[in-house]
Amino acid sequence: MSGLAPRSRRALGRELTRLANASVAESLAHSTQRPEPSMEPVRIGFTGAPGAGKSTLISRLAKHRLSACREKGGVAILGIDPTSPLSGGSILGDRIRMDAIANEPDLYIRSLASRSSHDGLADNVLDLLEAVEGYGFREVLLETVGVGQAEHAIRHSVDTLVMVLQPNAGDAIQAMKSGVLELADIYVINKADLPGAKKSASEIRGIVQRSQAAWRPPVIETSQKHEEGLAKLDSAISEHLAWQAEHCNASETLRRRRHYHVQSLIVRRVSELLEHQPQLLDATSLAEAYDCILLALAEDTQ
Ligand SMILES: Nc1nc2c(ncn2[C@@H]2O[C@H](COP(=O)(O)OP(=O)(O)O)[C@@H](O)[C@H]2O)c(=O)[nH]1
Ligand SMILES: [Mg+2]
Repeated sequence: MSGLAPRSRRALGRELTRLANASVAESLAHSTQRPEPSMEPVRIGFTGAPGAGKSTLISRLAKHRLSACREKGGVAILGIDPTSPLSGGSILGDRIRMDAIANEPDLYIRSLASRSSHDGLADNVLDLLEAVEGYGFREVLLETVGVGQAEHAIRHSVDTLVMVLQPNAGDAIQAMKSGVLELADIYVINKADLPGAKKSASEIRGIVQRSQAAWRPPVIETSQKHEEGLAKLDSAISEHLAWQAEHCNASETLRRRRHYHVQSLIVRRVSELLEHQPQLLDATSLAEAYDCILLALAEDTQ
């Protein structure tokens, strides 16, 4: 692909808007019409607290990834922004629009609100990823805000997960010590120009070194003021993808993804159902309410 034609860009934009707002029935109907991607696409997830510098980092990294992907189908960036931004983190699109890459023909950038989703991803994130891939993009960089369970949800959706931390991110380091955050494939201490970066990086290295996992996650310091860390991050992502291609079972990965996808559709469908039929909860016992809901789902013609 040498750039997505403007007409296709507009069509993809409309499709993403439709999917981000789709009901479960609409998502399912859409999934049967979608073309299969021609090549196995790659998904790289970035998570971390709002304001950690994810959007800034991704916009810079995209340039590196693009130089390797241009011939194979370009790079798309999907940003899932919280519906009610609580911190200083800016909307991905705004940040990147200021950047020189905004006019790259092989790059597609889109931000979407996370709507009702509780896991930090848009409700239909897997649909969104598949839609982008259906348009021939070789790599998708997915930005999401780390809010508790988000890391678990994103873990199922991407091939490589990068956790972006800031210097002195005390809470995150505490969480890692207790094993809550040991999900990422690569840890980044961003804003390495600020004091405390070296100390945070060595604390995280200490934790990561204790891991028994076959892949030992690298800990990389990055800063928007230096290119060196960015090049290291780019290589680490490529190394992890290559390692995974060699060591992981692709059908197992697809199965895990299907598991998460089906599960998230069912959870959403139950929410939709209870919104329209709240009386289902009026049963005399919890077990009865549960049975009533299962029955309603079984009879569900949407
Ligand atoms: N000092 C410093 N500030 C940075 C760096 N990268 C990003 N920032 C600032 O951090 C703030 C949040 O950045 P943003 O990319 O929107 O964070 P996100 O919410 O994680 O996507 C912005 O004001 C950026 O200018 C960095 O490497 N060093
Ligand atoms: Mg952001």
